[in-house]
This record gives sequence, C-alpha cells and structure tokens, in this order.
Amino acid sequence: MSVSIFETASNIYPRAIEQRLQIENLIDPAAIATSRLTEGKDAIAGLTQTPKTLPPRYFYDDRGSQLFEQICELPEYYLTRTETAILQKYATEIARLTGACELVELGSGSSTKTRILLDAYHKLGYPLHYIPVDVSAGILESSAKQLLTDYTTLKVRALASTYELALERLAPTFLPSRTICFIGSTLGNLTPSESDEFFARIFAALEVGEYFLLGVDLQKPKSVLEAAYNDRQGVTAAFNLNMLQHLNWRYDSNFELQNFEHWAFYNETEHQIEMHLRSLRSQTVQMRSLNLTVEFAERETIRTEISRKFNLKTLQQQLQTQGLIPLQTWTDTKNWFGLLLCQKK
Ligand code: AVJ
Repeated sequence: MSVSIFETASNIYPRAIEQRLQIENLIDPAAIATSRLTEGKDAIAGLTQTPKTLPPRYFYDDRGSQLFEQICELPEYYLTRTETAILQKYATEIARLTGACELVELGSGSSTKTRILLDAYHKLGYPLHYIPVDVSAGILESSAKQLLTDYTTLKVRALASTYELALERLAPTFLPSRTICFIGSTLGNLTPSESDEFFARIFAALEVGEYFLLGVDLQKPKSVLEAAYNDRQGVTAAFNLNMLQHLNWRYDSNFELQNFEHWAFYNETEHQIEMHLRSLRSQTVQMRSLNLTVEFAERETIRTEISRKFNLKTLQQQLQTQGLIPLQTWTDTKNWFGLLLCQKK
C-alpha cells in the first residue's frame, strides 16, 4: 500500500539523519530562569546612560535575521562575498594545515561559508564532524538537518548555547584535533577589552596544538566603508530601525519608527563603523515591561552597533600575545578582508 511505502521512506531517511544529529541544550533551566529575570537589563543599562546605546543582539529577531541575509547580498556590502571568495580559494590549504579535525563554529547562522570548509575536508578524505553553536535551538536544528541531508557522512553535535558556556563545556574530541571557527567579522562587534576576554576564552577552550580560524574586516578607505553601511536600497536602514520594532514587541514599548532615522559613519580614530538611530524630534517612549520611560532630545542618538575594522599586523600581535599563534593569514587582492588560522601554543 502507498501508506507503507510512504512510511518506509519517511522512516528510513530521517532515521539516518537523526543518527548523525545530536542537539544539546547548554542553556539549563536555572540559567533560563535567571535570564528571564535579567532579560532586558542590558537594554535598560544602555538607554539610561549618556550617550545612549543598545546591544547589537537586538537586531536579530526573525525579521532582522532576514534583513541581515539581504544585506549580505547588497552590492555595497563587500564583507560576505569577499570572505566567501577567500574561503573558496584557501579552504583546501586550511584543511591541509589543520588535518582531520572537528569544526566548531561560533554563531553558525546560514551555513553557506561552512559548506566551503566541509567540502574541502571531505575532498581530502577527512571525516566530517561539525559542532555549530547558536543561542537559537530552532535555527540550529533546521540548518543542521539541511547539512545532514546534503552531506551523507557528516555528524553534527549542535550546541544551543551562548559562546561563553559552549567554550567552557566543549567536550574533548575523538578526532585528532579541533578548529574553532569565528568567521563573518562578528569580532568587530566587541570592544578591544571584550575581544581580549573573548580570545582568553578561546585559549582556555583549546588544547595545545588545536586551531582557531578567525575572519575579520580590515581598515580601508572611509568612502568604501560608509557605502557598505549606507546602501542605496535602504536595507541597512531598515535593519537598524527594525531594532525598535523588535523592542516594541519584546518589551511592550511604543517606539515610533518614523520618528527615528538611520545614521552610520566611520569613526577614524577608533577604526570602527558606528551605527546609530537618531531621534528626529524630542519625544518620550514607554517601555512598559521594563518599567522604563525614555526621553529623547531632538537629534539625540542611540548607538546600536560598533563594527571594528582591523589592522592585520596589530591583530596578529594581539593573538600572539594571547597564546594564539597566527600560522597563516589570507586576504583578497584588495586587502579588504582577512582570514587568520591560529594555533594554541
Ligand atoms: C554581522 C557584525 C559582521 O558589522 O558588518 C551589517 C552586521 N551591521 N550591516 C557588520 C551589520 C550593519 C555585521 N556583522
């Protein structure tokens, strides 16, 4: 009967995938309970200080994640396509340098770039073990299932976790080695002292001889940088403004999006793009579930993101000082984006 054929197909195929998939939730119930209590503290802290700030994590609700995917396709936004090209060119070299290893990816997101690495390891005949780390269990599950369908020998252990927790709890591997991947220039969102702390956590998570693969956006002419964050189609503006929509929903607030505008510029002293939302008039916003009233003066801004642009020499020295020895660095022909493979000494 057609039912039994259907059952056979749907039982065998998914079972094969499920046997290669393990999802662990490191965000334990106690932590979830505290995170409920502390949820929004970061928004309160940012909005009650001068100048006002909000953490970039508030960009990424469903709509925000979609808008970010669109940004990656924009003609002005060279970052994703440049890093992808570097990976395409050097993935085999990376795989040869590390040898067979588990790939741990912090902030896995859409796995387009991960696939380039998996392909290279596969071509060299290495077993494929992938450990994506993301706070969203839903995103982890759907992207893992897609990967498992496409790579029939792949094994995935997905960690629903913050980076900090995952780095503390990375179980040792039965493969010879591990590579922690932090690509996409997410490092740019961290202040210099936050990135010191982050590198220390990477160092602590690795065994001697294991690897750290880092992708960063590099310093370049201001005009190129500012265009990338002020695209002509206004997708970046929508992405920035969407943060207020997200806060309205999450914290029962009444930000009026038409009363704010997108503002992004390159701060040449700090070597960072700054994204702000500028209040177009004096106004008061209620954030009911946070019990917070926020006053804005006309033209006052909220800084929603820093996106640091790195100097390769300085970054290599910093990694070296923190015990993550740069083995090899790759860039594109314009030197716009950098990929660094480091090894714990
Ligand atoms: C995901 C942090 C690398 O800084 O370019 C894109 C986010 N912000 N356009 C970046 C972003 C505005 C992006 N990172």
